[in-house]
Amino acid sequence: MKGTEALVTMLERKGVDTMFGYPGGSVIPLYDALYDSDIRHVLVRHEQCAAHMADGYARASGRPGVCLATSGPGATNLVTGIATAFADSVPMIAFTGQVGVGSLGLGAFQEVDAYSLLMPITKHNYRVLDVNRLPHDVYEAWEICQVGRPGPVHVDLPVDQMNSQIDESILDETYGIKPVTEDISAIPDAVKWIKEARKPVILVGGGAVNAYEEVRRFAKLLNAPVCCTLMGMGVVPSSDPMNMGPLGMHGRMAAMTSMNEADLIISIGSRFSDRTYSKRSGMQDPEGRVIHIDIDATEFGKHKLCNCLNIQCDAAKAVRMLTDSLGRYTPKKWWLTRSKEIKSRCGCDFDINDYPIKPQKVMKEISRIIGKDTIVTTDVGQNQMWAMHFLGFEDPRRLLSSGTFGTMGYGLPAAIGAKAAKPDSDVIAITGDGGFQMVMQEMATSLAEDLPVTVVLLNNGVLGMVRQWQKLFWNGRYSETTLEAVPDFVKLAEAFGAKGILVERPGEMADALKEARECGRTCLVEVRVDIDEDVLPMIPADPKAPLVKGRCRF
Ligand SMILES: Cc1ncc(C[n+]2csc(CCOP(=O)(O)OP(=O)(O)O)c2C)c(N)n1
Repeated sequence: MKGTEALVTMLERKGVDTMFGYPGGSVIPLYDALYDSDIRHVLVRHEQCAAHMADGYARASGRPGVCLATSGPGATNLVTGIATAFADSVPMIAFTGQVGVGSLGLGAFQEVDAYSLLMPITKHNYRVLDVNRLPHDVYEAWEICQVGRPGPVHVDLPVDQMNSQIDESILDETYGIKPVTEDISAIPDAVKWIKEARKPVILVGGGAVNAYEEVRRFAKLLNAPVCCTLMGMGVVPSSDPMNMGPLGMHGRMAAMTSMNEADLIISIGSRFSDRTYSKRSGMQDPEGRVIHIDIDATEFGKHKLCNCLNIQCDAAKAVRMLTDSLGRYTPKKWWLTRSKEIKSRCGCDFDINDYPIKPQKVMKEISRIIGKDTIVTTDVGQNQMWAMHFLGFEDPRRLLSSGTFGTMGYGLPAAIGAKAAKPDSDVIAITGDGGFQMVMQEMATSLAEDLPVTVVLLNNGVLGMVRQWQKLFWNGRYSETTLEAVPDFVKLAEAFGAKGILVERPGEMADALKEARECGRTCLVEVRVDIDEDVLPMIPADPKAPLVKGRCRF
């Protein structure tokens, strides 16, 4: 068979049911092979969004997302989407077409050194210089993107090799990769530290998503407050009385206060990123201790955490071992009472019916329609932080958001990818007027591919989050944060064949969401929100500047 047919066969054998991509000269042969395949191909409108869709597919389902682009500009257009997935440890395989091996380096039409270009933003990458290496490279890529700390893997496909013949029998060969080494030697000391701690706090990040059952059992045993990162939302249900919510620059006061007062942090799959853990949001006790559980040893010691025990291990396994080793554990009564008190002070119930509409009101109404399987994606900016603050999630893989890379334009394509992975789930994309305009062409993909999503567009008329910084820290000098000549979003949605609804008064919100859900196709709900509402409380980047509390009554 030809290399192209071999690739499609291998993907089918691995259970790939959906790919997101865009054709071009060097991948026409591969698209020809896909023509006869049962794999669903979602034809995007811009390759960046193919990567975001594969990312949304992977985050929603836990299975690797697959995207495909042609050589040259197709490959460069993938870059932001791959970097986004890399930064948030999302399993993905990105295939790119390439000029023939004999033309490499000659500046051939649509040649770019995608292999080098993508190296720093992928977990691993391959260039298939000999078609007989294709099975090895593809099968290994499949394993590598998932094993240990997940991440995107790139496979560059020179067109002459893909057109060459390959002996079908080599597709049956197996290619194993070494399991990730683990170091659990600190478990006994960690158990001792947990028993000695007076004020333990659990911090869960994206690395805990697959360990949520173990984490919940452990958290129940300790009855300790749990803080999370944006990636760790839903690992412990939002409704759990000991869940203090997200920690960090835009986190909740309850999370920050319990972290500030802690004498032990048990971090499960969190990497203490600068947006989550800072001098202000972190533990204040100079003698405080940290148990750091991570499968990726390179995360240990990146940030100066005093008194640290590192456990390099799969989160589920490590937490199970800790729980079993602890046996009977009596939670510290005083800390339990104090944690409940902290939580009760963090009311955060903004059902405000002010005009212009407050974004918090929008979130309140969305939270009313979130069911167990509803998936919410966000864009980046204020809309993202409001969603993190005011929406509750009872399970992981329900809030999909670009955390570490902070990629505007993520929300809509990720929602389409999530819908492809979970067709029975309602999918809501929360976005801003800036982020939406970066990817609005994907409304067409959603309609053409029958992947309906509800887009809730918080239209404040500005690049809200940047404007907020200008307002709070740059004396209100609003340099280039107002987007002129924005389209009429409702008409735009209708031009794509979607439904469009405009909401201008708080009382219209609930009916609009109901109509959107019931219309059975992609619907854009444009909500005109208050330009001046800030996401607060906020920890300023300057460690000396005071906390900005705003309406927070904490
Ligand atoms: C691709 C990209 N460019 C620039 C930024 C910097 N940035 C972060 S938030 C933001 C404003 C977002 O505005 P909008 O999409 O309208 O959302 P809002 O903050 O108003 O909710 C910008 C420009 C970014 N995160 N990503």
